Amino acid sequence: MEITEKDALIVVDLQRDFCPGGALPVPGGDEIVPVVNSIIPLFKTVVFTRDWHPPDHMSFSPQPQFKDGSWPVHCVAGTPGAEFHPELKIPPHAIIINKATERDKEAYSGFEGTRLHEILRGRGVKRIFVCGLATDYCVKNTALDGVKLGYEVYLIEDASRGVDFPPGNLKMSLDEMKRAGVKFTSSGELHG
Ligand code: VGL
Ligand code: ZN
Repeated sequence: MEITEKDALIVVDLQRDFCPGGALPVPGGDEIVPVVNSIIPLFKTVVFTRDWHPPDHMSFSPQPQFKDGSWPVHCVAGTPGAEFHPELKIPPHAIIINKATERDKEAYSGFEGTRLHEILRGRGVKRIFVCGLATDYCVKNTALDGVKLGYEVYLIEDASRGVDFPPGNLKMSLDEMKRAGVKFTSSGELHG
């Protein structure tokens, strides 16, 4: 598939806390870093979202269930856990989107409560290529919102990883995206 000027890459939450060793690790989360790095140069518009919570965010639980909005403390704004993965090659023209920044609101989607749609519309973006962490939470919700907002949406499967908890959640999420009209691709299919 040929990538053009009207395409945007959206890298969701590729942050330390979502990688092995972090507060809320996604299995194999760090394995996608070289894959993401390899496709960044194909895109004129590159967006990195980050989970950017206040220290008392509503999703933080002392007994986290790792589902249903009950998580350990993670991605507190300005802390090392909220930093992007150190090997991620963020270009100077990248657009950084902070999300879930308010204590009383959860926001899994990069579009929720942010200016992302305005920014993409302003650039004439028609297709978005979504990847990152976690496939069954923030990646899924970003992709579904993208469809609702009228974008042609592709999930880059090998540049994403899921939590898959409870087991089966990843497969369910992929099915949900498919039904909603999200298309699936992989890094090797993309070229300039
Ligand atoms: C995420 C759980 C809690 C994600 C963010 O980025 O997928 N998951 N906060
Ligand atoms: Zn979060």
